[in-house]
Amino acid sequence: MAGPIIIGNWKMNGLTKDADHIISALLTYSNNHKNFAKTVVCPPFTQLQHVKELIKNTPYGLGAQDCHVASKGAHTGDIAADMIKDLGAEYVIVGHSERRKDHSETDQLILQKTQAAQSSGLLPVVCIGETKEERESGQYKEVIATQIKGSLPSEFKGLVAYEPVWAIGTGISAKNEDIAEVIEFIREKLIAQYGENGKKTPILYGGSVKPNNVKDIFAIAELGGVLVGGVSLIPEDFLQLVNIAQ
Ligand code: G2H
Repeated sequence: MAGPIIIGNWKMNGLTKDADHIISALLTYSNNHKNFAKTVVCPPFTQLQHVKELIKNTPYGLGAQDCHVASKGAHTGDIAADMIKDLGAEYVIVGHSERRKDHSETDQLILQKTQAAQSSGLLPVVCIGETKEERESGQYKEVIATQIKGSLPSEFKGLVAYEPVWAIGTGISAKNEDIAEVIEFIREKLIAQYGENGKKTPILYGGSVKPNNVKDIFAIAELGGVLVGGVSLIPEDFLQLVNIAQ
């Protein structure tokens, strides 16, 4: 497996001045460090073009936070995967639990978004994970198995992010043994579904990843990287993660 990937999900944050501040710190870092972990930023749509210009000719990758299922058409306010690809991004997050909740996104819709992303040449980062109630009732594996089956296409070229909903933005990361158990479970399911290819799919963890817990998280076998929310807006902390990952 390639080295870990770190994906910063800015969520609905980032005016131009904030993008300038974050990317300026990232550029200082890349000017002073060589061969660090693959690092991707996912700003809101309004900052994608600006950030793309700022990170041109640098090692940083660019991603969006969502895409529509259609490649174009009468969908006011939506953005197609082809448009994101056209802009020069490589990744798109799909099925984040905040979208599942805020926009009632289902596995079926996420499957279509994943397919749209793949068709346009983007790498989808498909988010799955159980709620607090599902964790406490012991049903989390069934929930995750259902999400994998329902939201990943028959041929999948992308990344999977395990994000337990109860650990997102709460400051409470999942315990390492819990993360490790689910990552192993996801790997088994991917291998069952895709054979050899299932061994190669990077599996990320997301949920309150911080400089003080990332080292332990990176020690988890089979972990392909992290999806980082809040800390991706604090460049000095985000860069600590990047530094620890290398
Ligand atoms: C999970 C994560 C990023 P945070 O949503 O996708 O956010 O790191 O703020 O918990």
